[in-house]
Parts: sequence; structure tokens; C-alpha cells
Amino acid sequence: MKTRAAVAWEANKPLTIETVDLEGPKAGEVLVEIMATGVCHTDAYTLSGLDSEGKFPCILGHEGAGVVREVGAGVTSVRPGDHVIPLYTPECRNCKTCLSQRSNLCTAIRSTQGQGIMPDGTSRFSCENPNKPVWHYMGCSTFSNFTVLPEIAVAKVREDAPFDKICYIGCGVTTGIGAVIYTAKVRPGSNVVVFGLGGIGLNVIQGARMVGADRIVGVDLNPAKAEMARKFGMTHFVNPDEVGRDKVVQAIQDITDGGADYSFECVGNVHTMRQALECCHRGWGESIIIGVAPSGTEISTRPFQLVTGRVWKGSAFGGARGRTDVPKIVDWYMEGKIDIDSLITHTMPLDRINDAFDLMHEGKSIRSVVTF
Ligand code: NAD
Ligand code: AHE
Ligand code: ZN
Repeated sequence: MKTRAAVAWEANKPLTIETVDLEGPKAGEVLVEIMATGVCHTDAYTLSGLDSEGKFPCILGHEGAGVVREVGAGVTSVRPGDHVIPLYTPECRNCKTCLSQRSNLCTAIRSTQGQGIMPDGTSRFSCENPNKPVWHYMGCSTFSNFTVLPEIAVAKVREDAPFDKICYIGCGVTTGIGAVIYTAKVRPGSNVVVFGLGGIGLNVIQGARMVGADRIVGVDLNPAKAEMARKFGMTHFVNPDEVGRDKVVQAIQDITDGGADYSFECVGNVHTMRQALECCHRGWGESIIIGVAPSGTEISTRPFQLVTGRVWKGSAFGGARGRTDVPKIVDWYMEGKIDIDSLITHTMPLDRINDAFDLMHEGKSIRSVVTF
């Protein structure tokens, strides 16, 4: 079949809207009509050329929602007409990691996903001729009106939920709230610090308020982000340019009576990762890395920071098990327990998708959503 998609031909070039060829689902796969997709900073990161797994030409996008239109042989868990959210972190329920229940990092299809291909080693997308494949991205490619996914990489969700809002649960909402509740398991009354008040950080703040955090400190270079953060529960704001970039840790320790119980890095910068660790309370403070730093960069700190009890860990997709947890998060939204609408600051059609990247880089949006 043919489908309209935004193609990234090479790094650092605007996407172009193309009519591409898409092969139907093979065994164990499903064809999904994408109704809406968010644009996450990770899409911009890969487009920047700094992602070691970035492969061009490709169809980016990993934060979508849509409807199953066709299923391949042997598919049993979804059928045509089901509403689904694509999962870049699938849940096969059969690999060592899924069976362990100790992590959400299902390994069933991770290696082919990182190479831009389906589990059988080929791409379903091509442009101009079948010998010119266009690569998949994070196993999702939601910047295409139709896409093919393995059955284990879709979460079936309720049908009354609006696609142009719940698409954000496909990455940002789950990553932020999940990092608080599944990865860090933040306790009520904790002091929480969030570096980066964008599409992820604001969801960390929303999660921290949900679980009853006490002080919630936000850190961002862009003071325009503070207003929305306060609405979501931020109690204190630190602007590194105001306090001095080398005094951020001290400023946080002053606000939190000695340091954060939990900090979350939602920028993707190795310097803020270090600050996020070092602003943690001696003896127990835990710092969770969410931001994706350019490949080739490294984090550093004095080992003494760890010897004295601080803990450094990371979180992918908020530690959420996609097929199990994503439908629950959709329910929380529909029941009014979480706010998604306020964070979607811009909505545009596919042919304006480059505006979403511009707005993000200019610091003018929280989340842009593209509708088909
Ligand atoms: P965003 O662009 O919406 O937000 C980033 C925020 O960081 C902005 O408000 C910006 O002003 C702020 N910032 C930039 N430099 C800063 C600095 N030095 N100090 C303080 N604040 C600074 O991006 P997003 O969509 O929220 O994504 C944030 C990060 O999380 C990205 O690195 C993204 O790739 C990553 N991410 C990771 C996961 C995961 O599963 N681990 C999931 C989604 C996104
Ligand atoms: N290819 C990248 C990896 C980037 C990365 O860490 N991705 C996160 C999700 S970001 C969503 O916006 C993730 O899930 N990581 C776990 C995994 O298995 O990829 C790079 O930098 O090499
Ligand atoms: Zn993302």
C-alpha cells in the first residue's frame, strides 16, 4: 500500500512529506493507522545525527496512537478496529527480562529495532523503488499515517480516549510519571528535584505531586518554563543563569534541607547529570537519569559521591511495562487523575511537522502533536 509519511533523508535536514510504499504485516505483525503523534526531543536528537543508532533515510516518531487495520498470521492479542499505542519498549512476556519482572527492557526485538528493521531483518517502508528501503525508527515510525509493528509492540487501549492526547502516553507522559512511580518509587513527603522542565520533566513533576512529594524543585535555563511547572506542582524554581551555573547544587541543598531525596535529569546533558547526582542528600539521595546524552559523551563524578550513599540510576520509558501499564495510564487520564491537555501546547497537520521541531528548539512548546 501507499502511505503519507514525513521522511528524514539525512541528519540536520528538514523532513519532507512523501508518499511511501508500505508492505503489509507479516506473521506476528499488525498494520496500524496512526491518528496522531507527539514530537519528542529524542526525535530531534536522532535527527541531529548524534544518535549512534540513527540511520537515514528513516521515518522518525515514537509517540503515537491509532487503530489496528490489519493483522498478520498468528496475531491473537489485537484485532482490526482495536485502538492502540505503539511501544518502543515492547513487552513480549516471554524473554528473560520480562519473566524476571525486574525491568521493563524487553529484549525480544531490541537488536533489530536499533537497526531500523523489523524482526525478520527487512524494512516494510520504501520510497521510489523497493530496493531503496526507508528505515523504521525505534520500532514505531509514527510520523507515517500507516505503520507496521510487531504485535508485542502495541498496547490495546480503551476506545473513548482521544488519539490527539493519548499519543503523548506513548512516550513523554509514561516516561515522566513512570520514572517517579515505577523506577524511583518516590515516597510521600520526599524532596524532589527535576532538571529540565520540558515534555518529560513536567510529567516527572506531575508524578511527584501525585505521590505526595513535599518540595518539588525545578531547574531550567528557560524561565518561561516555570509558569507551567508551578501549575503542575513545582514549589521552587532554580535558574542556573541567576544563581550561577557552578552554584546550582548549593542552591538546591539550601532549598531541600541538605539535598534531594530524589532527582531526575530530563535534559540529556552530562553536566546537568552530574549536578543532579551531587544535589542529592548524603546517605540516601537517588538520582535518575532520563535524558539521552549524545553518543560518545560520558558522565563523571567523584566516587566519594557514591561512597557517601548517593545512588545513580537510569530509566527508560519510565520503567513501565508497555502492554500492562500503558492502558492503566490511559485510564488515569480519562478519569482526570493526570493532566495531558495543558502540556500539548501545539497541534498541527503532518505537512507542518517541521514547525514542531522549530518550536521545540526555540523553547516555545512543551509538546507538539501532529494529527493525520
Ligand atoms: P524538551 O526539549 O521538551 O525539554 C528539555 C528542557 O531542558 C527544556 O525546557 C530546556 O530549556 C531545558 N534545558 C536545556 N539545557 C538545560 C540546562 N543546561 N540546564 C537546565 N535545563 C536545561 O525535551 P523532552 O522531550 O522533555 O526530553 C528531555 C530529555 O529526555 C531528552 O534528552 C530526551 O531525549 C529524553 N527522553 C528520554 C526518555 C527515556 O525513556 N529515558 C524518554 C523520552 C525522552
Ligand atoms: N539510540 C539511542 C538510545 C536512546 C535511548 O536511550 N532511548 C531511550 C528512549 S528515549 C524515548 O524518547 C530508551 O528506551 N532506551 C533504552 C533502549 O533500549 O534503547 C542512543 O543514544 O544510542
Ligand atoms: Zn520520546
